[in-house]
Amino acid sequence: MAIRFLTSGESHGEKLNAIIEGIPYGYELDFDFINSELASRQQGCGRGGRMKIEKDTIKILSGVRFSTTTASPIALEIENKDWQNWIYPMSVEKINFNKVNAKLKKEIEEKINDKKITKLRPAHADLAGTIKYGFDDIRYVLERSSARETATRVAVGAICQNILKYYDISFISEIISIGLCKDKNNFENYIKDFQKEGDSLGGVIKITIKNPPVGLGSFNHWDNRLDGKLAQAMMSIPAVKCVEIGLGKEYAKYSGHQSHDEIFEENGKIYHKTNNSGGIEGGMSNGEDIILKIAMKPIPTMKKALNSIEIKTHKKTKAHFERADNCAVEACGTVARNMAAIIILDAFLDKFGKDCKRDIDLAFQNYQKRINET
Ligand code: EPS
Repeated sequence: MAIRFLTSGESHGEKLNAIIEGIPYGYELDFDFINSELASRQQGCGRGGRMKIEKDTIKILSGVRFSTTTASPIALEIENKDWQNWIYPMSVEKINFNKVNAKLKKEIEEKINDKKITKLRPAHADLAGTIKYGFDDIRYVLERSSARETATRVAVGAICQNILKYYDISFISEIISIGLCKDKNNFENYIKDFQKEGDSLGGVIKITIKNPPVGLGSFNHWDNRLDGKLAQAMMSIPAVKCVEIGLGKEYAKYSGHQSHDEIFEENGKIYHKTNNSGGIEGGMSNGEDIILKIAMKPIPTMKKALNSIEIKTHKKTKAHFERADNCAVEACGTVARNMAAIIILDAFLDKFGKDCKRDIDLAFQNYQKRINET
């Protein structure tokens, strides 16, 4: 493994942060590109009022000098502008209760209680999260499990995309369907119809990784297989319930003769005429574009709430509703292509070197030379 990263931050906390380890020395970063990926994640029909408040931009705190990576850990942050509107209940958690007088303590507790959430939302992390940790307030679960955290993943992924651009590897995501609608021109109306009903939607997204070199990943160990790593990264995105590579589940319907990609050679170049395997065979990239498809379930927070129960009393109730998106499939596509970039850069550095751009460039060129000779 070449790259590791951790994120921190709550949806309505002051800031979101990430620390990335393993970015080599010598890559000039394009902050306009990174910020354009952050802006892309904020787009799409179905987003709620929050996106009008935020304008996500990256602030680098370490690991970059004169726009160029230094090989030190990169720390970054993204501001939550909305935090100003959530001083209660978010920042009071930082107040040392032992040091405030009884009257003020009571006032603060009342304000926290005002924002306490106890009605579990089906399909969200609420039920398992509150039981697991013993919380009596869903807010503790909601704040960290919120898809707001994916902003930091996009920032990390955009840095990885930026580096992979030097090797002509790029990432595209496109929406295939929203709910049952497959007509791109009709997505907006379809989403709005469900929005009017207080209902939510998911969808299917295709991710294309263009021009990866052959041989990323490995057949040697389960945890080095590129398809396994990509699948884990995709499934880790909130609300994603299914990942397919190439033909995916359709593969099972065909015979080997009907589906496997035959191998050809012309002027020393090896290629396939079809790409049913989605660019991965034996846990390694095979030189074709890598094609993933992911399915996102509908957003769990809905104005027209589902039947549920209260955490403590177990009394019947309608699920909690507060401002939320009713469809975030487009945002999910941006997150997915950036998560894919993290995995591809990790595999790329495993193969070509981890320290500095000059060495990596030479190793990459040398590998291409060897492939073209055989
Ligand atoms: C989210 C609820 C909404 C979304 C949020 C994810 O936020 P809020 O509760 O502040 O209205 O907008 O997504 C983001 C903030 C984001 O940046 O993607 C949830 O409950 O998961």
